[in-house]
Amino acid sequence: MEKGYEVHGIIRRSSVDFRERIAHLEGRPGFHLHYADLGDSMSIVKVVGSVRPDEIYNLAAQSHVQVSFDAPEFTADVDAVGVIRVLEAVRACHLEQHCRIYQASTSELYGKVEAVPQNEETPFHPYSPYAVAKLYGYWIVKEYREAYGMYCCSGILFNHESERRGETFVTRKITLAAARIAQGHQEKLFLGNLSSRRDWGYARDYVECMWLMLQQEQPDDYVIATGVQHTVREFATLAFRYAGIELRWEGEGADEKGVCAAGPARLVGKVLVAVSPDFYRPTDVVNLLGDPSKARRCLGWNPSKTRFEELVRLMVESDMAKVAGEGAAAKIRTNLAEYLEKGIVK
Ligand code: F7E
Repeated sequence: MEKGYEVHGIIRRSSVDFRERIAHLEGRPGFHLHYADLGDSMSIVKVVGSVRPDEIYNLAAQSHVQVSFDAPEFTADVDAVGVIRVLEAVRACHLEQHCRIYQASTSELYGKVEAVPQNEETPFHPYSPYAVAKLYGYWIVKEYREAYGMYCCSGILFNHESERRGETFVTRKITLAAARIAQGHQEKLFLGNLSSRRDWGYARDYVECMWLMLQQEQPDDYVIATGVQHTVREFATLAFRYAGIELRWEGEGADEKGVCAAGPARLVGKVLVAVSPDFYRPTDVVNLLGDPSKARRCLGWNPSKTRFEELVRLMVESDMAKVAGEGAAAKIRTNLAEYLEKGIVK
C-alpha cells in the first residue's frame, strides 16, 4: 500500500475472526477483502475475474511444517493443488499475458540438504508433507511459465520472521515466552530440537524482494536468504538476553536445559527452558543456509539490511510491550472487579 497499490486480499470464512495482523489496514482507502479459499476453485476464479489484478502474491498455505505431518492431505490440497487453482483462474479469466504471479516457495524444498549453502542450483530433497506439496507448487509455476509464457516466479524464501509471526513457529514462541517469563506470566518454555540451524531474516525485507521479482523484464526464480545461520539455542539465548535474562545451557539432547544464570532474583538458578519430545518432528530439516547471491546481483536486493541481532531485538521488544500491555489490561480488569465489589464504580 505504501507503493500506491490498490490491494485486494482474500480471507476465509470462519465462525471466529482472527484479523489482528491486518487490523491496521482495514478501512483504509484502496484496501479490500474478499471471501475466497485456495481449496475452492470457483471462489478464486470469481475474485480474479472481478478484480482483474496486475499482480498476484500467493502466500496462502498451510505453512506449519509439523502440522503437515498431522494434516498431510489438507496441506497437499492447499499448498500444491491450490497453486494450480490460482494459475488456472488467471488463464480462465484470460489474464495470462497481463497478470504477474509470485508464488511463495520455500527453503524447505532443500530439506535433507544435499549441499550447504543452498542456491538456485542445489538439488531439492523435500523432507516433510509440507515440503513435498510446496515442491509441486514450485514445478507447476515453472511449467506454466514455459508452457504458456506466463510471468510467474517462485521465491525460494528461507525463514522470514517478524513481530507478526504466528505464535507456534519457533522464533515467536521463544520471544513471547522470554517476555512472559521476564514479566512473571510464564514459568518455563518447552522446545524441540535446539540444535536445528536456520537462516533467519526479517519478513519486511523479504516482502520487498517479492515485489522486486515481479518488476523484472523476465520472470525467474530466486533464493532469498541472509547467508547467515544460527541454531535455535542461539536464538533463545539472545532473545532471553534482550528480555533481561542470561541463560546457561546444561545437559544434552532431551535432557538439555536453559538455566537462569543472571537476571531477576526470583528467576536465578531456575530452569527456564527445557526440551519436550512433543516438538520433535518425524523428519526434521536441520541445516538450512541460503546463498542469496543471485537476488543481490540481479535484483539489487540487500540481504544484510536487518541483521540477526536486530531481528531478535525487534521481536523481543514488541513482545515485551505486548505482554506488559496485556498485564496492564488484566490489572485494570482486576481493579474494576474490586471497585465494583466495593461499590466505588457502578
Ligand atoms: O521451525 C525447530 C524445528 O516451525 C524451525 C515456515 O514458515 O520456515 C518455516 O518452517 C526449526 C525446526 O519453522 C521447536 O524442529 C525446535 O527445525 O519455526 P519453525 P520451519 O519448520 O523452519 C520455512 C521457510 C517455511 O516455508 C515454513 O512455512 O526449529 N524447533 N523447537 C521448533 N519449531 C517449532 N515450531 N516449535 C518448537 O518448539
